[in-house]
Amino acid sequence: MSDRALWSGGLPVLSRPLVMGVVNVTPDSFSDGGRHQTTAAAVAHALALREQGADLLDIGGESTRPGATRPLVAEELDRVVPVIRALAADGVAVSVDTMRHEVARAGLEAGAVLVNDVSGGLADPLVLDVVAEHGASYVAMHWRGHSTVMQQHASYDDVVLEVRAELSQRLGAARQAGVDPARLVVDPGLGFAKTATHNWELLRRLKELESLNVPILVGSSRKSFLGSLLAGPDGSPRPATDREDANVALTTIAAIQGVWGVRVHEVRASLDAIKVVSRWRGTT
Ligand code: PMM
Repeated sequence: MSDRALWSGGLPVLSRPLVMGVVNVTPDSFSDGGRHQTTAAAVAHALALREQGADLLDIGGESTRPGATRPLVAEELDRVVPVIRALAADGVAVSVDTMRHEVARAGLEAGAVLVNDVSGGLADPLVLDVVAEHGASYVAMHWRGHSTVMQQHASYDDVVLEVRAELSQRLGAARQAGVDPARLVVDPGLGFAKTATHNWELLRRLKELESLNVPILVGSSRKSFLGSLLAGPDGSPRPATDREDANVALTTIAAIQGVWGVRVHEVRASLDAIKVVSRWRGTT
């Protein structure tokens, strides 16, 4: 069975957390901006991640790093659609990482199986209608505003309770729009309107999100809270591409807490960690 076919009946249920490989077709993403900017380079990178064992490739055309300016809709479409079309034609399971309904629609028409919406439907509520029309799967990430303003909203009394309550509202909106409840996933949105302390608290208490009764996806890969944790003696953050070993530890922590999936830039090492956790648990 092709990877895509696994998604036809709903979210795949694996005996271990799923690994979503990140493919940013952007000039300006914080850790891999400009590296996979042409269709050919992005497809080649996606296939390399699949070779490493990625279950799903997440194709994004808009950088969400703090302060990033948004591309035009046409630019975002040009970046992601040819990549999705090429991969889907090969039977590869692909998600489209977008907050825009035009891009969600074109991505699904090109063969994506899931829309990964970092705004959980807040940036463009029509995304939810498009997902419903296509009977597609949907990741609702926790979000409080676009990159230019998000850190102004990083204020919580109890970050886990508030993220959970806000995600619950987004799930309600998705169901209301007609998205198949069996195809919904939530993501706490590490680094989005969150300080490092908030990220660590969420990672410590991931289990509390289980009461939302939908699978949980976590994206910690290369994020700046790892850079500051691993800062050198002069206080300068560890560069994004050199945070992988620490991220493998986070994949382990997430897997032990029973998440449905992790979103990572380097697939092999996280998959190894997941296999270790599954074997240790006795589930494989
Ligand atoms: N992080 C980024 C982009 N998309 N999607 C989900 N579901 N969860 C995340 O944590 C997430 C995301 C930003 O990171 P990138 O620039 O490395 O893609």
